[in-house]
Amino acid sequence: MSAPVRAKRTADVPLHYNLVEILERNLHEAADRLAVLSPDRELTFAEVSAEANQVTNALRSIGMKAGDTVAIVSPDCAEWATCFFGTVKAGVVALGTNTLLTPEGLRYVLHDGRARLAIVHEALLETFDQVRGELPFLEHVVVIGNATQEGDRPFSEWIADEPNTAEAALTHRDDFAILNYSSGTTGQPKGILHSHKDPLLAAELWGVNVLGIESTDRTLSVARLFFTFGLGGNLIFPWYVGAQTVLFPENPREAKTVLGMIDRFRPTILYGAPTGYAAALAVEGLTTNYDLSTLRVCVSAGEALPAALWHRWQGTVGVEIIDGIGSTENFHIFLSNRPGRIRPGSSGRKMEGYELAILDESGDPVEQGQVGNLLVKGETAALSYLHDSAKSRETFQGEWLSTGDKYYMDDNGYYWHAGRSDDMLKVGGIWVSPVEVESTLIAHDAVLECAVVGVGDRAALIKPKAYVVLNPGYDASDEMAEELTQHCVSAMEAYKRPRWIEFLQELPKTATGKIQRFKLR
Ligand code: 3UK
Repeated sequence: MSAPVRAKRTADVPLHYNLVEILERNLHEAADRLAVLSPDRELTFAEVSAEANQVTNALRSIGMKAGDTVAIVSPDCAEWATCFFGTVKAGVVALGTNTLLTPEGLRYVLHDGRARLAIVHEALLETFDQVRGELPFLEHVVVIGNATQEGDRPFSEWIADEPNTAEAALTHRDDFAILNYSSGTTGQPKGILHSHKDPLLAAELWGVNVLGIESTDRTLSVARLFFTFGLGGNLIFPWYVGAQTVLFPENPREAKTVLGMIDRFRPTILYGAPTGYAAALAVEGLTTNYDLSTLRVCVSAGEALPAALWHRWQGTVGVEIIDGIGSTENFHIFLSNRPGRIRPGSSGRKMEGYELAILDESGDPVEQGQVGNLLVKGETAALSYLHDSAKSRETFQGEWLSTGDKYYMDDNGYYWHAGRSDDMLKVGGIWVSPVEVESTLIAHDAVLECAVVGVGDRAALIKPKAYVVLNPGYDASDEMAEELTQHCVSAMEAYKRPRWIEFLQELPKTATGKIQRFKLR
């Protein structure tokens, strides 16, 4: 086996490169070291690699070819990781799906991503079963856990007779390896393909250069593996340096669950969105009931981390939070604070491997200190959105990627987030489109019109708030607000629901009839 690949630029990556190298580089000296810890399984690098090879062979046995797509419909667990690396090793594209999706949302991504095989965890079978009949591209179903339908293969049985060695597909470094979905203001989420080289470069440019991850680290993440923030931070980057990852399927939005996992598995690095840190700080006896002393650094991304929250965490837990901005379009963080050199409230400074530009509406650079649109140039960007050429041309501007974020840079070179250029909200680090929440509310008989805006909660984190004008014959009351909330929860992913509903006689509008959202905000 050749030496581990280290690369900061595409040109440093061998022409034929397969992402499985990030796992297999550990088979020299670290083969018997633990690679993954989880509540039900602990695997060494050798064991992970053997199981991934069985997956590669099982995929080949059912005729999966380079360029096909396999969907992983599962909460985080050891099998997620072995299925992921087994898939990319075969040259097949791995599509990790959001575990919070409604049945229709799941149907859309499985169909749009053209999954031929779905590897579904038993915990998500109920959702999957509602739409499996509406997926013309889907040919095979493998179930992690107990299979209940005829024709479905239980994962353990599916791989049981497969050899535990396999040749990697001869993938080009620019071949597609992973597919993730990200939401926009209107319409369905957009597929984003990344090639084998992208996570490799990000591992060096942010994981090693900025975060300083080392082989002695152990990572744990609130951000899940279906989200590239979690995939990079909690799987790719630790294994890139031979460090360990903790994977758990339990609901990470329960702060006590996460704290219990930290206490039990003793990670050194924690990843999450700001809301997770705020939720942990609200837990009584945070530092007396849970041993958090193994943490050496925490990472926040997904939305801006308010300075006050940074200080509260530092004061209570005694560990710095590194805030950095990344995106699904650009594999992982491209602008970041650095351990020991943090400006709380900012997204940090420019990092090696990326150029940044802040432009005005005509595309000219703004004066230093002025707010403008942030663009980023680097080699870990995707090339386009799947099945959306029009939106792709707006976002992927040659070497530059338009982030949709407003930023200004201060005199010390720190970048400060100043909102979005679209109306999109980041709620708990996940996209919520106000337009989608509005059209869901409008579908309720009681609603005449409404407007949804982002409003800061007690921790200054943005949550959706709905202003609603009721139809004649309906009364504004707490019961009505509760009914509308329940309506949203059953029609959409629950995290998109408005956290507050305020009833108005009319919405503020311009002379031309446009809702004045800024007044509501
Ligand atoms: C916003 C931030 C302020 C920003 C992501 C780290 O969030 C990730 O990816 P998404 O595609 O969303 C990207 C958008 O989210 N955002 C993310 N981080 C920050 N805003 N401060 C931040 N620290 O609007 C950005 O355009 O869901 C984050 C790594 C990988 C990721 N995919």
